[in-house]
Amino acid sequence: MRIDVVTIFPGYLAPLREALLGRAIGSGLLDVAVHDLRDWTHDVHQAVDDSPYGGGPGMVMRPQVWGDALDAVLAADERPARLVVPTPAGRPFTQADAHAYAAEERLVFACGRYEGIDQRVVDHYADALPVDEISIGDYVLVGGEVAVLVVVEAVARLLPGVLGNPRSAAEDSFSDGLLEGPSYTRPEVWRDRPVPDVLRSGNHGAIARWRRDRALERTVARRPDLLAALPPDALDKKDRAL
Ligand code: 6GU
Repeated sequence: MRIDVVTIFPGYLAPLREALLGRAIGSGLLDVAVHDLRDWTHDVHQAVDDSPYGGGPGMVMRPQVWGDALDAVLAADERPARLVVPTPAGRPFTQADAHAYAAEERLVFACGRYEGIDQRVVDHYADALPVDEISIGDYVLVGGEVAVLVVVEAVARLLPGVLGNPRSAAEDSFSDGLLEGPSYTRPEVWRDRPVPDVLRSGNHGAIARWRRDRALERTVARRPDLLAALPPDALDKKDRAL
């Protein structure tokens, strides 16, 4: 998969080269290029923003600079791309989106700062390729860069070969619509707290049942919205005993 990021703070994306993602890049599963938006500015001040039409606080990122940057970045590779624009005004990015993005050949991220990017940029590119304005949660960040780190990590771990054990992705929180329950490792007792007996029982049926119950319990307590969104057949008779 090819990933391009356009930003006025290329250094913010340095963590993409670390750890799991760095290994995915090193092994050729992921190809990441970070571009400085200011390379496409037209004036000596390298201005990327201007005051908003209609008034109001903050600055809006100029469409000409973004247009030149995205034209160049999109043209530099022939693979079909999806353009992703992180914004607190976007639709929520979910695990389902992460799976859909993992099936794409190419993602191009446009990181806005200030009050956002002139809307005509999104509208223009949406005529030619799939464009998503996405949010990573109900809070406001100063720019899209950290959201890109979040989205790229969520996507990259789903690419075949990136995780050591593919079951990690198959069995994590959200894969069955529930939060994952608690996990334990050695020692058997730590600060007077024992590992739940059932996990050491060797009874795989009982362990699966216990894990399912803990997942349901946790989802009821922390994310009742997820439970309400499950398809009607997602819970069976034994689950309903909760
Ligand atoms: Cl994607 N961008 C910004 N600037 N703030 C956010 C966000 C994105 N998602 C939540 N807050």
